[in-house]
Amino acid sequence: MNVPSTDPMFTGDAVGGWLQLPSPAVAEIVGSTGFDSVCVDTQHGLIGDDSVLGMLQALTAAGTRSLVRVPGHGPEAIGRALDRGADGVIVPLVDTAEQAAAAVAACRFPPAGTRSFGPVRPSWLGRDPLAGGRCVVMVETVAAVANLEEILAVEGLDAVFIGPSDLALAYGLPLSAQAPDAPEAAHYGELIEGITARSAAAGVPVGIYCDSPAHARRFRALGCTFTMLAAEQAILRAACSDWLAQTRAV
Ligand code: 3PY
Ligand code: MG
Repeated sequence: MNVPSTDPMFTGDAVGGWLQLPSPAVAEIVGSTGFDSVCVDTQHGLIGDDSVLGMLQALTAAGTRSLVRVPGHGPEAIGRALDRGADGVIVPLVDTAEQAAAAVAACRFPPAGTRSFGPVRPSWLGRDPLAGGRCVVMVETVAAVANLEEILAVEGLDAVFIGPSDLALAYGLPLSAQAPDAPEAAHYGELIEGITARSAAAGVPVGIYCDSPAHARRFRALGCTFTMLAAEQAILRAACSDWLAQTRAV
């Protein structure tokens, strides 16, 4: 990327929300709290294809930009997410520049890309039917870290996104290494900082999924330009446990 991005979803310490429960009502609640974007996760979580449209409609009603994390690299899922009106997609487990370029191509219509024409909901929303969706690829494997410069150089890539759990596992580290106070925090932090520094040098925004606000602050300090906060089901569970503990008689 020659011109550094100023996309408000991916720069300026933007903070996103994350949805894994199949519910437009929950999407509307999360979307109305002020996140810079909200991701509908169809790789992990419980959201089936039939729930995606209603959740994207709820995010639009709440005035929030949307991303869909697709289940894999296939152009079909990318096209379906964008046809339903997502502002962009997050593509998991990308290892090479070729895979990243294919993901970008799946977001753009010919001649720039390979997406098939049929953007139903964008036309309802009055958007340019030929506009492409944002393309974010995940860096969460040893191969992706090895190939990072080539991935970052892919024309049209909007951002990279670190999957901190898969990355930890890929490097033989415990999932807890993500926590600011973990014994492996320094080693894991160097790994993250290596990715963010190389992304900054390429002018490509770099985000990361965060288990907590403390994780988000740590990853921001390590150079991430945007963070996505924990899935709503995890926040709900933590809030219920916390409120229950506070409510029980001591
Ligand atoms: C990971 O931590 O691997 C992710 O993909 C976060 O959603
Ligand atoms: Mg992952």
